[in-house]
Amino acid sequence: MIGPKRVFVIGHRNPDSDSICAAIAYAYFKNTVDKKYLYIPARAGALLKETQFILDYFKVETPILITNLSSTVSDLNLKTPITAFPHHSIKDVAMIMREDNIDTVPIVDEYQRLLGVTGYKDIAKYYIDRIEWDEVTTSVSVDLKTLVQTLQARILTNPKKVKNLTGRILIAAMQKGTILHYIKPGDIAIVGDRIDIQADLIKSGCKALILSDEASVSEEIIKLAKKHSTLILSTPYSTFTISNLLPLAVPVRAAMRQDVPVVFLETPIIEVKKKVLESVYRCALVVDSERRLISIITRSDLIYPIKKKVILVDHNEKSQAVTGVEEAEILEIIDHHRLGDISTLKPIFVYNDPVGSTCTIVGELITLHNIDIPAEIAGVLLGGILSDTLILSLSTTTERDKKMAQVLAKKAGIDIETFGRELIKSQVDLNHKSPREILLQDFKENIIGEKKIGIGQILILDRQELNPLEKGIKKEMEKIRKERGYDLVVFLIANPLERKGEEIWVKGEKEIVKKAFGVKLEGDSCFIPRILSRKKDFIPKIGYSFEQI
Ligand SMILES: [Mn+2]
Repeated sequence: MIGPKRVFVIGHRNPDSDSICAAIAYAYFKNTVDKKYLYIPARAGALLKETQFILDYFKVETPILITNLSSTVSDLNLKTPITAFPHHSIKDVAMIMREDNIDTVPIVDEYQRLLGVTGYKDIAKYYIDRIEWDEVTTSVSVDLKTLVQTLQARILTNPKKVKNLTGRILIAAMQKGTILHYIKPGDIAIVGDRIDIQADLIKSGCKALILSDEASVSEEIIKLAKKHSTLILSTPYSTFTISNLLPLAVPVRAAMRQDVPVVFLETPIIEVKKKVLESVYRCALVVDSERRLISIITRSDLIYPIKKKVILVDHNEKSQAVTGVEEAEILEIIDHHRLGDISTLKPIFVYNDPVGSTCTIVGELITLHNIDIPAEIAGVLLGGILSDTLILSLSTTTERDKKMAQVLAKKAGIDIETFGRELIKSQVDLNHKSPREILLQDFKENIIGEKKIGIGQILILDRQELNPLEKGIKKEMEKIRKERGYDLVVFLIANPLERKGEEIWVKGEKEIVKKAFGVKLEGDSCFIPRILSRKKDFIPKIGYSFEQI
């Protein structure tokens, strides 16, 4: 098998910092406690500026991008295949196939690049094509080294130092007169220990003698062979075996096919199945982008269902998960949201706990297992918590989030306030932005009751920064309201570090906000003395106020 089985730890699409940081830390935790799999942190989309800031700050690698969980070649248990080089003899490759009980042998070059394959059928065909023992098919052109290897022969003389043997093959089994009539200069003769005929063959211009049954030759024959430049080989095999082996003493490239089905690690399994079925060899070869052979897939590899293994963090709903999640095998879910709609075939570990951040849960799990949290993992977890709880100020924040944040800050050696300020700054940047861009950078449309409401929100650290932009943004709010036909346009200004509360700017049917929050408006503005979450506080509150009417 090539490497341990992989499990991807992944958060929701449009990932926020909690999703990314929880995936990184949970993968670290799992790799520490479980060596059965290799846990790989992954992300379901591009990183937010804020998340990039956290990873850069603690020098942690960006998780790999996964946009589809459908199974691919990389999810198979790929084994290193048995291969041969093109100069190996057909006999050698056939022996490998017999001994290792395999049907197909990939042929590679010295860089492991795939050249082709050979299988039982190719070798049989090669052999069958040469069955007829006439002049054409009995001539050979073989590499001497390959020949010597195939016949397990010894070289007795090689006066011309030939490397390659080409010629017609004859078995000197007939009467002396008959054989000498047949023989032509340049022929190769297979002969036993018949001393009388050996000399005659040499004198007739035979290019080579192949002696069967380890036959030896006299000094005179050696001398004669040197004089006539004749190659003499001696092999332990019988005449019959020699003539059987000779056609196989050629480089395997002669019985190799190049039109082989090739797949890559990222090829979907559905496609692989089709290719394997259509292939003559009932297999597909896995190569990299430079056509270097990685593995071979046969039908038996495709019998069982192949699934990507995943652990979901910070979500548990199909609609938020990566495409193809229904094809994956979910091993665990670690989350802090409402229960969604994902179901599994086998029982799995689900840890859903309504705290402020998934990173709090991961931090607690690591602590529970008495595992030391390295500074960078502590930092990443803290980043996730501070981001998801708006520096511990959002209404979802629990005592456990605060406690975990303290522990992690100590381990990472950083100050929560200072780091939090930088974290928000990384996401909030008013520089070079027009009022319209600021209004629309985080803007959502909601239909509540019969009212169409547009809600923009912004995080700021210093309220003063907004002063020069206030007039412009309010003007844009009114413009957008008219352009898009909103009944109400709202702009929420959260200032988490000052913790005084939230300023709201309103254009359109201001009554709605007045009623919902029981506040007085001064012009287009009002103030609510707590930090709001758009989805958890603001929208429901307006919805309730409509129900009361
Ligand atoms: Mn979260």
